[in-house]
Amino acid sequence: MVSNTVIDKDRAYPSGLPARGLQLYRLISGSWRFLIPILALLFQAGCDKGTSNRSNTQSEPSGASAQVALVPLSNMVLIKAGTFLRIKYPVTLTHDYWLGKFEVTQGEYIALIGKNPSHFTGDTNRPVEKLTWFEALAYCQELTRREQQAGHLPPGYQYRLPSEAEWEFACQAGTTNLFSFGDTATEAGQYAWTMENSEGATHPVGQKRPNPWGLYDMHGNVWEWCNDWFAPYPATHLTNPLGPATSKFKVFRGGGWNQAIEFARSRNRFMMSPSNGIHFVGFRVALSQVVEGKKKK
Ligand SMILES: [Ca+2]
Repeated sequence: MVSNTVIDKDRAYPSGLPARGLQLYRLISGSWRFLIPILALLFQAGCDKGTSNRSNTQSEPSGASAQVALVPLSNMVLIKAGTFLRIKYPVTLTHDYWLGKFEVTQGEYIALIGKNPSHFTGDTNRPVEKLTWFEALAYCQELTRREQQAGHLPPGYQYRLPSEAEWEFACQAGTTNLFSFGDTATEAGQYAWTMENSEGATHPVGQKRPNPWGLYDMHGNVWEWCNDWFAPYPATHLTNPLGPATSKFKVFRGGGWNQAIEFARSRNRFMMSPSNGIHFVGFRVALSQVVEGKKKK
């Protein structure tokens, strides 16, 4: 509606210009000595008004933060709420969320944090690795801060590590097979960098085929930190599980360049101290609205 108004105004403006221009010409040519100071004052007033309007416009985003529109990073995939089967118990996620299409690259990490902890350097499109769970978390927090400042995140939205259930749901991508591409490892080379084809190193993200939901390297390349502390799964139907309140180890998933394809199965999980950084574990980011009320209970 706003653009229509502007277009109508623009269309009206040229048709009125000749008449107004003629009147102005007559006035100036007839009494220019008196009009010049007045025109100068009007010009000044117009400039002041314009400056004031620009200032008001610039102050609006912070004053009207509730109207900030969500602009996820361009490499995020929207994952719709749903249910998947974990061994024999269903897990239900009641919220939509975004998940990175790729593992976080060294280039992205350097741009935001200013350093590179990775072992396999030489190509900044390789996934960042050898970083602790705390460093992965810090990246998500810094990304949230940057995107909030850019006006891309409405209040309550934040970048974070995916929960283990969110990661697993997205890895399966609606399939019930051992891998998102089937049950046998014969096709794995098209989808995953693992010990069989990695030549002992990570590879630039996104070179293999994506899973059915458009996510790359969910099987292989680097294992990926999840947000959850590790514990055996509860033997029951779970809704929005976040893992235990605390434990010794954090979960990472998906297999990597360093191990056989069997370790890259959708349901496989591994764990490590959050203070350890190792050259086969990286991460990808999730994005969603944080339900503060739930956290306080
Ligand atoms: Ca991976």
